[in-house]
Amino acid sequence: MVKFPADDYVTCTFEHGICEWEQLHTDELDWDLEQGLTRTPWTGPAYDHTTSTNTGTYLYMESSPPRQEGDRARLASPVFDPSPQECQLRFYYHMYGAEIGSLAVYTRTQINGPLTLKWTRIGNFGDFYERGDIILNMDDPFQVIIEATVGNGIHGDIAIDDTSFTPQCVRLSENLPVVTTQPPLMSAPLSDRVCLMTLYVMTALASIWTRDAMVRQIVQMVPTKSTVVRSSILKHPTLPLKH
Ligand SMILES: [Ca+2]
Ligand SMILES: [Ca+2]
Repeated sequence: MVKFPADDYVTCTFEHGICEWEQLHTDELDWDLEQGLTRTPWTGPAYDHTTSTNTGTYLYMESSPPRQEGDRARLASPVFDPSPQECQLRFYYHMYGAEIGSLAVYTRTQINGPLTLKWTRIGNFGDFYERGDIILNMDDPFQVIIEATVGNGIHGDIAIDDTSFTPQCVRLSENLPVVTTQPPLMSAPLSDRVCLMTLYVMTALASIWTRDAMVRQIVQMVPTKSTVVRSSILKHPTLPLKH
């Protein structure tokens, strides 16, 4: 195992690609490199943070169709070792638009393992770059995941630029251990939630149907003179016969 000396910032300006960030596949979308305006007016930046010009490059998540509300784009960092000193991720984010979803930073200690939420922003922050500082106090080797989520419309482009890890962050040359059975995601997409709700309803209906069938069977086994018992079970008292 090789530990890199903690003598400098690990930075990415996105001017020549995404550096050592990795596009994950446990999501619906990928992040895109872009310069100048995004394709949709009234959302996204007009320039990057590094150069403040429309020829500088930033990384962003496009929110226009066919992308849907709840779709996510995830980036994973290199692996870092727990540090005796405070390790921080710093970056600039741009969340401008009436239908901005959310931006979140997680850590994970296993590939396909659970994600731990460290930082999040939700909604419109205006046409500006804001700075995020996230403290990464961890007990095991870890990666950082940056996740953008599509909001409820086309005005939901989210951009980031100039990511850096402070010199106290100690990089490792090894990958994280892999868990083979993937746990449920932190935030299931809407389609998954609808499927899950449908399953719950069907299970509940099946349960009610089974119970009623059992009650009917019990009632049939009870002697006919036990009208009172039958009435109380069925909750539909037999109307008295007219004479
Ligand atoms: Ca992806
Ligand atoms: Ca840049």
